[in-house]
Amino acid sequence: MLLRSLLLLLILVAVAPRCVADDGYRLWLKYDLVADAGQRAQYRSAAQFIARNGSDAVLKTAATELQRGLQGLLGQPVPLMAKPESTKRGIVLSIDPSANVSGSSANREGFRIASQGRNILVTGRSGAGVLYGVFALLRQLQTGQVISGLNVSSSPRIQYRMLNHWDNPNGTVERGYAGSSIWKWNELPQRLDPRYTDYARANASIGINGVAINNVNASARYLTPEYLEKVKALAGVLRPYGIRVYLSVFWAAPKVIGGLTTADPLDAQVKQWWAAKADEIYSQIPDFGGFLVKANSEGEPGPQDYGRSHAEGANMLATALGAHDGIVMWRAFVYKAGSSDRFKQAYEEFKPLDGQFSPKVLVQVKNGPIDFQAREPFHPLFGAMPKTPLVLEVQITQEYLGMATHLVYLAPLFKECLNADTQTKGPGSTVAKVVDGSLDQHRISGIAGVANIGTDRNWTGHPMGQANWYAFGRLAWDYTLTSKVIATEWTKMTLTREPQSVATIVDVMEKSRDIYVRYTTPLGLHHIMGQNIHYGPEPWLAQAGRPDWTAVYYHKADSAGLGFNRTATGSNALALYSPGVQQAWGNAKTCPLNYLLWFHHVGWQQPLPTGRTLWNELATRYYTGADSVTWMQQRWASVRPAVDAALFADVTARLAIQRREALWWRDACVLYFQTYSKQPIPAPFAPPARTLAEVKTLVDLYQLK
Ligand code: GCW
Repeated sequence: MLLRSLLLLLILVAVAPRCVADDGYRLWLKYDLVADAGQRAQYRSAAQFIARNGSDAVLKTAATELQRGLQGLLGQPVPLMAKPESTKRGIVLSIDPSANVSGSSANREGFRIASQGRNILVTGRSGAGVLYGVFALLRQLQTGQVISGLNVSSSPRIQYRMLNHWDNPNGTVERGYAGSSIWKWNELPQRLDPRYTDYARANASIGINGVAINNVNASARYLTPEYLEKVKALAGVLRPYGIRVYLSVFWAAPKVIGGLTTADPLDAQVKQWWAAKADEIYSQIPDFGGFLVKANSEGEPGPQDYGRSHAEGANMLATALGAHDGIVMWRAFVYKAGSSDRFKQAYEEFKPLDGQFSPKVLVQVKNGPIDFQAREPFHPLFGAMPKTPLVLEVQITQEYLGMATHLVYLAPLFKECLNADTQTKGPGSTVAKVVDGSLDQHRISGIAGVANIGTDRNWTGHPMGQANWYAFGRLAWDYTLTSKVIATEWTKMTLTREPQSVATIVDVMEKSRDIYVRYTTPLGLHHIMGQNIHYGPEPWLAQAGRPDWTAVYYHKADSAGLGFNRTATGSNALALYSPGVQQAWGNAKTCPLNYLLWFHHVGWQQPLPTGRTLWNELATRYYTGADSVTWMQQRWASVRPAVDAALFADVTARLAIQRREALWWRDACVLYFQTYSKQPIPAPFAPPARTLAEVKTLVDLYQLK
């Protein structure tokens, strides 16, 4: 009797997690039991033991992760052995620095997964390589692939694959929409929230190997001994996952916490202060990654305060790092007040410095020239600084893309930039090749994503936002992966394996970014969003702290037409690109419509290649974009039987808000631009039921100010 009750209890415990709502905490590392019994049996027979050759800390993590994953997927424990068992089939993990993996021979993070005899060998060039190999193997199981006869190798195309947290000491996150910062400074270093480990696991599973843990609008506090102890504790959690910690630094720290009277990079005491600080950090955190710097940008102090250049500032920090194995990532996100066109500012400041940066410095450039808009042309600095390794910075958090409310899958945006052809060394000089260092033979390379992570139980607020974190990591590892492949992997691991639903969800994800662009900023409109919080439409915004914080600065609507003339007859920002790009974008008649209003002021009645006038095309895109959200809702409704009920309801509700807000964007923009075009809303669309004055009040109604 007792046995029977125990058995019953066991069965209940085993099935219970499936009845409980999925709170999203486990991300794509769910490791639920493989449902197909035949497949499960195959996996079980191939994974009867795990053998670990060595005691490297990251190798140990790899073995633990594999055990954990297999336990869930196979529904039974898999023993960890010191060496392979000759009579059984299993998985053997080992480090071989000269392992034959694809990619550059200098690469320490590659792995190979190969069937050999009875076993599957996962061999990495380092412990981290094995860890990445283990996650790749688990992914095969999670997505239902065959694991017999495997012979695959992979290595990252980009060396520094970073998350940038814009987290503040007080727990807030700049542009964070998923709760507070996951770092609990008040508890550190004594208490290590288990979430830190889960965070490390998630990052390692997608190949992220560095995190800048604090906001680039940095507090000097992080460099105090008190905080360094806390940072050290975090580094201790991340290290076994192959992840290094970096700090964003406040340029004027030598003054604020160092008691100096200057932060001039050429001042001997300042140099000395930073060198001592670097030594202090490395004495605590021997594998510290380095510094990330926002200087002379949006009010942050910097070397220019002392008449010094960005290169002089960055090089001083590089020198301070001395022989330590660290780097400086110096951001190029600068725009001085009063510049003729903000588009050109970073280029004008940084291009002349090419060749002046020390070998430890990488210049970090946002994907586009303005600021993480829903669509931007690639930043003209890509290809223009061949002597400097450039880090591509993209934003995973959806500052301008509907925060945690709108479903926008970002892989297509990231890839659009990576695939863009700068043509600076002939056709095929893509941004990706600039960034991975191959175009100009750089020894170091990097990519950074501004994190969308917070204390929300599901990490990212919008459940689908997890896909953007995932996609960033996967593309940082291998930018040749298609956004569809990535979406499919993520969906199968996170939401459902039911084929029709997977196809539906992936289709919605793939189209979502273009849909967002259509109902917010079609045809190359940009920066017409709500002031400060960067949410909702505010194309009428004409007064702000500075002209380039308004909307009218960017769309330049007037009775003649719409768009920013950046050709030779305008700001001539177009001239910053190579001749081939200038040719592709320079003529309003042939410029791709996605970039049209980025570069041209186009007449309202100008016919476009679509056969419609500019005005009619604009209105059409706003209407069809907003209607496409209804399509997204319908598609999502169809996957109900295949996904977790709570998650289904959450996404359904967010889509309803997205639809409401798409209409808000549509009505605001067509009604406002109509005051200039003086044209009717084209058939078959019905004019908005509300007036412009009514729409303008919505910003207050939603309490978005
Ligand atoms: O996109 C803008 C944001 C700021 C941010 C800045 C930057 C961290 O609105 O919040 O500051 O970019 O990238 O430095």
